[in-house]
Amino acid sequence: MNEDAMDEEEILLKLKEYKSNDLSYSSGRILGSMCSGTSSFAKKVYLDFLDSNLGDPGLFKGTKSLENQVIKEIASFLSLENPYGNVVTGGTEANLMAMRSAINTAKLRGIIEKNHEGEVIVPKSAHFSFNKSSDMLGFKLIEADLDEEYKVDISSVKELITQKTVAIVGIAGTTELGMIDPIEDLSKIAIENNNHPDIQESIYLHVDAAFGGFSIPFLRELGYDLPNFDFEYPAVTSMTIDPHKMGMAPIPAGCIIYREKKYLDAIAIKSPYLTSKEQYTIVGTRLGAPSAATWAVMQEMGKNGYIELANNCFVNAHFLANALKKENFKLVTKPQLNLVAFNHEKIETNELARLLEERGWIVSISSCPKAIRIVLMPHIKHTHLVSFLRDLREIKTSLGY
Ligand code: 0PR
Repeated sequence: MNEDAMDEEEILLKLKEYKSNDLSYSSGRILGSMCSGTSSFAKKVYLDFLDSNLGDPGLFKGTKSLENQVIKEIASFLSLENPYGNVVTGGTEANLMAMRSAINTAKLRGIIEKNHEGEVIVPKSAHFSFNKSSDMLGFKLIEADLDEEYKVDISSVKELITQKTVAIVGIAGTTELGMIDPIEDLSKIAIENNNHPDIQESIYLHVDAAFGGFSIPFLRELGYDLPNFDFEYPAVTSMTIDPHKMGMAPIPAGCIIYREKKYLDAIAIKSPYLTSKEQYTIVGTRLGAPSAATWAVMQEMGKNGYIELANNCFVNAHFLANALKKENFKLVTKPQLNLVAFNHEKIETNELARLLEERGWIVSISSCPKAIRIVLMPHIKHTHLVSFLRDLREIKTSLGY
């Protein structure tokens, strides 16, 4: 640490140097991210609320109302009129809160004893945040198979249900391929396979819509043939949906939404000396700025803004998918959302990613199956795709294919 105070000019200069090593979304070169930057208006709002702490909401009643409003407005396009939940740091924390609620609910229902290991069934395609949850909460993660379209195989889920099952997870927009699991069928089996005759409720069904939650409803409204995934289905108990992905909000902003208050109550911890007598969230001192900025972005965009955004990303995904097919690349599956994964029968995928990186394109690689994974986020424009495809063609030609 420097002995004496450094002047602001000098600090800013050093910061600029560090920042010059970061990539920018606007370059169009970040092809494997699920974040996309935010509007300058949202950044201004964020700064304005930087000191507000939702860990002590009685001091920041205005910001608390904004958090409630965000949950309510999001739930309004997820078929839920009276939602309960929080704005948290992202999909990982939202999934962790859901799993905590599922386990505590199972204890309350007598499905598992205190300190008894419960089981959560997730699709093989689930995000690694469920592995983190399992590690932290001590439940056993049971992986269900996928069908030929990389969606969860319902019969596999059904076979895996036991007396110890505390939750089933479905995904609306998988991380690696953007596929939508059949939530309607999961809801049915969660109701029909409740193995505890004395318990009325269905098995706890959590939907991870961290990625797809902010686009599927709007694409459906435009008439695209996509399945519903929301609280319309009676077993859906909670949902993760991230404003900092397709919602265009600044990082960190994820949401956990519960169908009923009892699922939030199941994770309440007393905080007697604070302005709120209980806390549900994992963190104590809690940023208010993301709630304010998310609310502001949602007003700035409006429903029509989200419809246009989702459509543009979807159109770009289809443009890319079709162009790749013409170049003899193999699509892993027909894209359901704004995510395209592809490989080439003669070119090793890691090598292709390396050659693309040499030309400045940062892609990610999906593991199941191995493929280049491009997430068509709002910062990726048609012109970026045209130059990406040109580079891809040149790479292919240079390798003799
Ligand atoms: N659920 C799903 C379906 C996800 O895809 C993700 C993250 C999460 C939960 C966890 O969300 P948080 O990362 O907000 O906690 N999906 C992206 C991924 O792992 C996150 C990401 C975003 C990664 C931007 C890289 C990046 O540059 O791919």
